[in-house]
Amino acid sequence: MIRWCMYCQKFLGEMAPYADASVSHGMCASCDARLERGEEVHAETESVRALLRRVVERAASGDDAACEQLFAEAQKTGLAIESFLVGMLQPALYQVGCAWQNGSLTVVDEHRFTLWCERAFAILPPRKRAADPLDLLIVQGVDNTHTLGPRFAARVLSERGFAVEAIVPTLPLDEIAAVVVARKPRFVGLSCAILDSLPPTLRLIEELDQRIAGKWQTRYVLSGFAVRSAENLANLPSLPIVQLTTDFEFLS
Ligand code: B12
Ligand SMILES: [Zn+2]
Repeated sequence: MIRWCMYCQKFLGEMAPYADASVSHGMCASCDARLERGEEVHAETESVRALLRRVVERAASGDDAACEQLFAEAQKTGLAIESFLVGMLQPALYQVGCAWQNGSLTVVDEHRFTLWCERAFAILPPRKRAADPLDLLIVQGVDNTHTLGPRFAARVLSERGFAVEAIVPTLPLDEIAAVVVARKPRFVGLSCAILDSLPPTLRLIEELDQRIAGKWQTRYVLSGFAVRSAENLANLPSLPIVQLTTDFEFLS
C-alpha cells in the first residue's frame, strides 16, 4: 500500500501489504506539527490522485510524449524521484499486473504499459556510478526477467545516499562472483519477481557464497515482488546466510 500525506501531498512510503497498489492518505511529520501549532492546513487529496490517474492513462495508451511532460509536472509539484518511482509508477505497474492476471488487460497492453514506464525511468536525471565498497549489489534471481524492480530499488537507495548498483539482466554465477569480489558489497541482494524463482535462487546464493569464500565476506538479502506478495514462505528452505526482506530497512 502506498502512503501520501493528505495535506502537503508528500510521499510517505510504502506499508504492508506491499502487493496492494492502493493509495492511502496519512499525515507527514511537518503537517502534523503545523496542525499542532494551530496553523491552517488544508487537506488536499485530489492532486496526487489526479496525477496518478493521468500517468496510468498515458502509460496505457503508450503516449511517449506525455512521459516527459508528466515527469516534469511531478517535479514541478515537488515530487522527489523516489516518490515518482515508488509512489506513482510502481503502483501503476502492480495494478497492470493484476489487470493482466484477471484477464481485463492483454499481454500487448501490459507490454505497452511497461515500455512506457521504462521510458519514464530512462528520462530521470542520470546518476553517478556508485563508489566501492558498495552498500548493496543487486543481481537477478534465477530466471527473473523483470528488470525494472532491481533498477528502481537501486535508484531509490542511491537517492537516499547509499552506494548501490543493480546489474541486469541475469549474470552467470562466475560473473556475479567476480563483481562481488571486485566491488566488495556489504550486502548482495537477489531480486525475484516470480515465486518459482525463490528456491533456485536460494541454491544460487549458496553456490555464490562458496565461490567467493576466502575472497570477500558479505551478507545476502532476497527481495522483490515474489517476497513481498507471498502469503506464506514457510515452505521455503531456510538458509541462515539469507535474510528475506520486503523493505530497505536492513541497510540502516
Ligand atoms: C512488467 C512485468 C513483466 C515484464 C517485465 C519487463 C521488465 N523489463 O521488467 C515481462 C513482460 C517481461 C514479464 C514477464 C513475466 N511475468 Co511479469 N510482471 C510485470 C509486472 C506487471 C510489473 C513488474 C514491475 O516492474 N513492477 C514494478 C517494480 C518497481 O516493482 P518490484 O518489482 O516489486 O520492485 C520493487 C520492490 O519489490 C523492491 N525490489 C525489487 N527487487 C529487489 C531486490 C532487492 C535486493 C531489494 C532490497 C528490493 C527489491 O524494490 C522495487 C522498488 O520498490 C508484474 C506485476 C507486479 N505486481 O509487479 C508482473 C508479474 C511480476 N509477472 C508475473 C508473471 C507470471 C510473469 C510471467 C511468468 C508471464 C508469462 N507467462 O510469460 C513472465 C515471467 C518472466 C520471468 N521468468 O521472469 C506475475 C508473477 C506471479 C508470481 N507471484 O509468481 C506478476 C506478479 C503479474 C501477476 N499479477 O500475475 N512481466
Ligand atoms: Zn504533509
